[in-house]
Amino acid sequence: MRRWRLAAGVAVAIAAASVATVIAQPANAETAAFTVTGSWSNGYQGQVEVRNNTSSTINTWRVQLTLPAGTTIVNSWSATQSASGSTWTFTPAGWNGTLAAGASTSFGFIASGTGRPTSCSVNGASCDGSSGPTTPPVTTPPTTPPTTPPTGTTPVAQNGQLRVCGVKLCNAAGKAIQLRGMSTHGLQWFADCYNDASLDALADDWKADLLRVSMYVQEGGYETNPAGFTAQVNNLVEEATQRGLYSIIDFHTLTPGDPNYNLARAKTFFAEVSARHASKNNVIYEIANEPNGVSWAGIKSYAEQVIPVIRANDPDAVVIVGSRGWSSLGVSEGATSSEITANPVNASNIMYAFHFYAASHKDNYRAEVQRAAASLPLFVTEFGTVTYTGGGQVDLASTATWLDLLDRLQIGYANWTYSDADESSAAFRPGTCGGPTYAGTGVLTESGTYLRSRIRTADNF
Ligand code: IDC
Repeated sequence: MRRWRLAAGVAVAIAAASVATVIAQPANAETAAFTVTGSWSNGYQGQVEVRNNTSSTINTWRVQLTLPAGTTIVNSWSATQSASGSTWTFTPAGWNGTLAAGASTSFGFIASGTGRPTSCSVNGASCDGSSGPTTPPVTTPPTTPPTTPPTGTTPVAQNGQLRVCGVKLCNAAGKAIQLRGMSTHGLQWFADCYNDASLDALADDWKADLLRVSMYVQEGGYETNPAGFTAQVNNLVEEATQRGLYSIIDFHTLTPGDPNYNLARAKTFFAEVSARHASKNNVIYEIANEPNGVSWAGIKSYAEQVIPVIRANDPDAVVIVGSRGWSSLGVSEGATSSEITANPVNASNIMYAFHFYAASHKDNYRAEVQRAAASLPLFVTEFGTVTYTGGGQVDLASTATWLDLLDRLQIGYANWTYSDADESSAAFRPGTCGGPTYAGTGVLTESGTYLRSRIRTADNF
């Protein structure tokens, strides 16, 4: 461990030690300690703790790390990241810039590649002011979870506030978990499918973890009645919350495929719902269902304008970004996930959406998911057991292969749809909604019966 004294009388240290290491510093020093909190074959998760050991409040901080060629930062949380060449700059996420005397904050990041930082600076001054670049710290993962797990029986009671950790989704105790649940159909068409009895069945009979609330923007959706659809979404999030379910708020853009067409609507909508649900620990924001006919650069630009709107109200919520080619990681438009890895969204605590329809999307899509999952946090926010039309043959063999893969990779999923639409992707037989019964298999289609059997199996929490 070394110390660096800054012009402002502030010193910063990088520690080659575990998360638990306490760095001895002069009483007037601010410190930053870097640790590796997890690693895998082609990447690792890093954490930097910034501590104000001075006797007065500081109002901001800026940490810069240099990474060797071949290693890049894919994602970070609790900080805003930017890159210039091989130098990665981290500034406060917005809520953690001010540190009272003695206070500390941490931010984390995911590196693609195994190279550890070769130098560090804080507030523009070298961390190793006396003798050149610092030696990269090499540390081991913590052996104890950072916080005590919540207790209770519902998915939310057991897991609490989620965050992206490396390429996984972690619960409040830092454990990687998989969420499994169902997506609504379009709220403009199937509102009668979402009532006390059907949501009780989802929580208690299906033992689901998750309700995806799918709010179309076009096709008679949000654009026709923003206040009404916002209220409908808010109500369903409350219903999910009462049952201890996680909720994904899906801004269901589809046609037109460029989410920027709906940018102003997205900002208005997400400002409202994130303010309403800011204090909840069970809300995940999906900002664009299926971008199509738009470049990755266009999607990234959209994401970087919508995410700050959410973060301003709800700084710790996970946000999911749709991917190119109907959220196929680009595959359906001849691209691959490499375009994301090479140019990730500049935001922390985010995941990328992947969608599949099992009768249409098979081995080449599975191979891409497996490859992408090594470096990108993925969530299957929508999939069907059928063809991409939402109808046609139910392909249980391909569905099983898909879900086995997602289970193995701990990738969460929501199935299209928890509705009685007259199409083979729907879980309920036509005419079920509006009636009294949703539990059990008597009301289910072939697809619904299979999904219920998968979702009911024990969680890995
Ligand atoms: C489909 C519905 C269908 C509806 C259509 C309207 O199943 O009833 O008429 O949307 O746009 C998606 C989309 C999802 C589609 C679904 C099946 O996210 O909105 O729902 N699908 O086509 N992507 C791939 C398939």
